Amino acid sequence: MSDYLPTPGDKFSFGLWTVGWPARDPFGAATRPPLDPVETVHRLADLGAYGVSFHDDDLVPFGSDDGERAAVVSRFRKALDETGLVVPMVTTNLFTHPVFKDGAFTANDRAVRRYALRKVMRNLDLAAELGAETYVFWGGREGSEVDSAKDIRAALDRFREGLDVLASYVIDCEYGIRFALEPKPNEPRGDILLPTVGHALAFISTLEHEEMVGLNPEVGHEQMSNLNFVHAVAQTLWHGKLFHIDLNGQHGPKFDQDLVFGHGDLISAFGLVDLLEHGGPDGGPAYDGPRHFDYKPLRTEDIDGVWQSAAANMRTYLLLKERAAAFRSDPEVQEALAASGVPDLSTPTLAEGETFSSLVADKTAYEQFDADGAASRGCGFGRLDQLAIEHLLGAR
Ligand SMILES: [Mn+2]
Repeated sequence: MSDYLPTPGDKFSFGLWTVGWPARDPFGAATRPPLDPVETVHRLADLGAYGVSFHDDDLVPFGSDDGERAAVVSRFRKALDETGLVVPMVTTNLFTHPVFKDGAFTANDRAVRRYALRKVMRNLDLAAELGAETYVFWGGREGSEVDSAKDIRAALDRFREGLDVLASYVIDCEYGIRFALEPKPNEPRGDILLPTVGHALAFISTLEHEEMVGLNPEVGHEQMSNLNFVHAVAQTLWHGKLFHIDLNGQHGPKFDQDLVFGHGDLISAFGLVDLLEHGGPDGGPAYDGPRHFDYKPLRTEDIDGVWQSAAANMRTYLLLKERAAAFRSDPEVQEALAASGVPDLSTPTLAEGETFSSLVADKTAYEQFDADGAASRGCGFGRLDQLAIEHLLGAR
């Protein structure tokens, strides 16, 4: 791994819409020509990626008839067969066409909601045909700008209804696909439903088939809310709900930057890779799914810059993986972790078989406890942080 060259075993994947973004933004026209999905598949495979994902409309232009759709899919499938690239995840575009301006599953207009469900079902058939295991739901237009214009409790009822219907469809078709909800606080709507990982986790627990619904957290989306992404992913793992992940970079609360992974909050990216690669049992990986990049090549770059940025995502991940491994295997880090009591948190607070009565009976727990003595001990967390920084910077 010393050359940091990705291989399919690293499970790196990219959305067609990432490298294929022509860099049109709310203030300016496209700066790059559209990319042919077939060329993208070949280029990603050459760079060492293992997977490609897409929204229905990224592959099959909106409004295509069945014949056109079949031709596009057959060409795409041929490229997959030639390169060995897989399709681990598929999603639906429920945000570009003006029909979705007030949402899809939660549009006030019932006919739009019914249309949205059909659009997803049609693409679920294709996802299953291509072997996808995860189907992502990013509700970019599910929200509002005007509080009185959207009954949020009714909207959540409709959101739940939509996911329940689609889950039943997947189960009935025996597609073996799991759903992953992707939270985002705002943009394009002023406020989006299920804005953070926490909101989405609470919502999932109300679903009819909650066991087949998890999350696809995105680095920048939590950081737009000024939340700690490493904590968000750790809690998602704790709930058994990390079904997929979107890696990118973001500089704090502002518009959604979708930078290359690590090109935003680098210390947080280090903590994230450390969690994914070493947060599992016995210090092994905590997550074995795709390392999926959902980023946008800078609008300033030409097509060469696009492929450089795709390679940069993977190289940065591998660099951080190597740095995290060095951090974890450093004896001084292990000693510092022990001195800080980090492993002690895994010991239950009550002993085996102990109850609140025996806790009350234990005079050392309260009556004889030296609170001032415990308070006077330093935690040594600053030393741990510096050790992480030194590993991150290659100084150790
Ligand atoms: Mn984003």
